[in-house]
Amino acid sequence: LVAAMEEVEETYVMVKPDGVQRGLVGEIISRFEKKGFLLKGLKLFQCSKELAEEHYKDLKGKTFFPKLIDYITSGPVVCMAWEGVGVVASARKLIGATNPLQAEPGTIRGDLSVQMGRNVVHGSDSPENGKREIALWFKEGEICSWVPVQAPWLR
Ligand code: RTP
Repeated sequence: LVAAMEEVEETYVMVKPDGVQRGLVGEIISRFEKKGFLLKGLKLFQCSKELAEEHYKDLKGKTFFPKLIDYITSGPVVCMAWEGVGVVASARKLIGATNPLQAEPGTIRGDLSVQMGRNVVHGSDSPENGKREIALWFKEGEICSWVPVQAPWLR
């Protein structure tokens, strides 16, 4: 378990249309930046119905699925790829519970939202889905692999 937690992972985080409409893009990016994760990809993007359906394919049978697709395609989203040790689970913690009323204060959803159907942000739920979703939302050439310059006293 300890070894698994030390793996460098990547996760797909997305500011949903309500987050963009409400001017929360900077605030949301900031949470992941300040935490110390590495930003590998970032773009504003209007997604198609087909892409939204592929992204949420595991939820296809749910009654809320059509509304979820309408919501995600209702305006531009901000797509992000973040890298770091344990970033998948940590991003989910920073985001908070799916239902914003149950999300802890201090989390993005807990601080900034009320409704499940307007919960401002998405984060991949596993390292496999992190890879899958980054490949789905970004084209080759839109992802930058880079290494931050280390302050010498931290080496
Ligand atoms: P996300 O994929 O967006 O990060 O959300 P999640 O893992 O926390 O939740 P998930 O179960 O994957 O659901 C995806 C999104 O669908 C909407 N939803 N509505 N009962 C409902 O009305 C309902 N349940 C889920 C939410 O926007 C949720 O984030």
